[in-house]
Amino acid sequence: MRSFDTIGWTMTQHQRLNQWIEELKTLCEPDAVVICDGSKSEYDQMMGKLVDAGVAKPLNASLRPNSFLVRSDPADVARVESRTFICSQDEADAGPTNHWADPNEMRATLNGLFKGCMRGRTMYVIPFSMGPVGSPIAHIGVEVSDSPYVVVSMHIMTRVGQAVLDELGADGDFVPCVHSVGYPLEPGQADVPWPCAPNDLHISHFPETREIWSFGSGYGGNALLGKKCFALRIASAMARQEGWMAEHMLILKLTSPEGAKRYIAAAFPSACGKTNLAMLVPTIPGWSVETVGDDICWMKFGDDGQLYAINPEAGFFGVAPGTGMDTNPNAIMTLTENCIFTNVAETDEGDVWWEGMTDEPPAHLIDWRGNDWTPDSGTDAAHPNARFTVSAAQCPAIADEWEDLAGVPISAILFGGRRASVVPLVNEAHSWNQGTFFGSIVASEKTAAAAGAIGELRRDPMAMLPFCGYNMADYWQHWIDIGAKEGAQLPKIFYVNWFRKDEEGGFVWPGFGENSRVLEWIFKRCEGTADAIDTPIGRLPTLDGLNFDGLSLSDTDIATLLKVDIDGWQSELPLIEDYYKSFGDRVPAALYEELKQLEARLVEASVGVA
Ligand code: O2Y
Ligand code: MN
Repeated sequence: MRSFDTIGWTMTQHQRLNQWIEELKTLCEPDAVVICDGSKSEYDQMMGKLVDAGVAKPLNASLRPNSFLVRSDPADVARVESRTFICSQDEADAGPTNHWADPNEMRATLNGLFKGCMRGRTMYVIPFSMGPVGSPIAHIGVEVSDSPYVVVSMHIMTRVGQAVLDELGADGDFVPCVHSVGYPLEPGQADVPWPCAPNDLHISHFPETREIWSFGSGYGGNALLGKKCFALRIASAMARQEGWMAEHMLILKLTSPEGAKRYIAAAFPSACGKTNLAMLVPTIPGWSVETVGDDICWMKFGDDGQLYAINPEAGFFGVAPGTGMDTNPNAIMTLTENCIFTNVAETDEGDVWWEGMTDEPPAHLIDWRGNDWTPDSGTDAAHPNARFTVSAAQCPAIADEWEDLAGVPISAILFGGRRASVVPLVNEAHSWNQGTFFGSIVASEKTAAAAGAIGELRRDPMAMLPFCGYNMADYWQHWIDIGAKEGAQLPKIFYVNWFRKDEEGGFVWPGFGENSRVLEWIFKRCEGTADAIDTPIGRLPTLDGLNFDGLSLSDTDIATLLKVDIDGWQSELPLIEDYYKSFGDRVPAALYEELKQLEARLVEASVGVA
């Protein structure tokens, strides 16, 4: 760690970075400035501060070595989409799904909020790389923050330190990320364990100048600015300008019993088992799944025309509740040491617990708010958005190549949502444009569908709804443009649905490790060794194409899973059209063309049936 107190002292080789730090020092008025080096001693020192402040508690070292429990302020527990802004010059460039704010007005507001906001605190300057340092797919950011919790979390979630400054050199590009908890301390004023300013919350993105300013929260995606703010919102805008892709996707490596390897990227809205899929343990003999990334995927074209992907992150910031040995053993085994747990419950033995970790809860806990808890309390012991922060390198299923500078070649892209009806278990797009169409209509059903009807749909195109840094319809056009690149060797695109329900409202597909059966078919489609049936909605497995051996599925179940629901899709067409219309005239003509062709094929099929 290097500190300085004198304006004008040269801290790095990078003049623009030095100047920016000095501007922020003048604006925020911290007591001290520290340039973070990413070292273990820096991590330990910051953790020590958090422990002294009473916000972090060391866990029982014999049960969970070098791990800490952090309790946030109950008013600061999750990303806040209503206070997340895209500040493009033109409101139309943010689009109808983002909260737009005028950039000049937002700058004025932020200048007021940030003025003197770090008084009584230290300003930490965190140089970080999203992606392995030196990868042509990676990009660099510098986060300035007054939160030691952000420093330790960024150590785990990104690559921090001198190697990044070396890579930046004298004039390299970086995305400036400014963060304050918004809780200055006047002389003599005592601090609170978790300073924040929820009433003044602003998470502001300036896609044209590639800047992030976040005020008022110390939690997760609001404060660890490399993740959703940079790696998705700002990076999606960068990717559009530069001809690459920044996606809300896991990356997994699938190896067949013969040792052939394929890399798959997959996008799912929240609560669809994305982390479980990234770390899946296959139930089918001889197959293996390894993890490259659990949340974000950056893809750039290689010289061979293939899309090569990196996981821009270095750690997992995963939802703890629902994670157990039965649902995700690899996640549980990742969490044995060197973890930060935020807003989980504490056991009497000094370990952690959350709903879903074990079938039976312990008889007594301290809950996420710090109160005594028993199974009769009638409240959640862990907050539903409680998180673990842990290095990806600790995951027993991490793929050897997860840090390869060149990235991994993507063979298939999966989209999926929670659909009780209409959408089959797996469906391969005929083309990149049809796959883009599938991605654009990804939805989860808010209410369970009655037999033959569609429940109320919450659309989450490409699972990017809260994360696209510009107009969603322009983003779809970017997908279409990527597909039209000369010489592109594009991945196949599939739409999967693990959540199909039967007439009684029960899930038909067992999910979890059994999803490997669907991955096997996708793998074989990529290899050209599995047949498919051409249907009006895409290519589906033949009845014997999917391995159902050993599953207790009836013929009716299998028919439900692989049903081409002509009526259901026909009912969905006007909903899709209405959805597209809500974006005005920016929706790509190619997507309307896909919709038109789908309609024509459905009509043809229904006439054929009648
Ligand atoms: O609540 C937050 O601040 C984190 S949100 C998050 C964290 C890790 C991975 N994905 C997400 C998400 O909301 O998609
Ligand atoms: Mn996510």
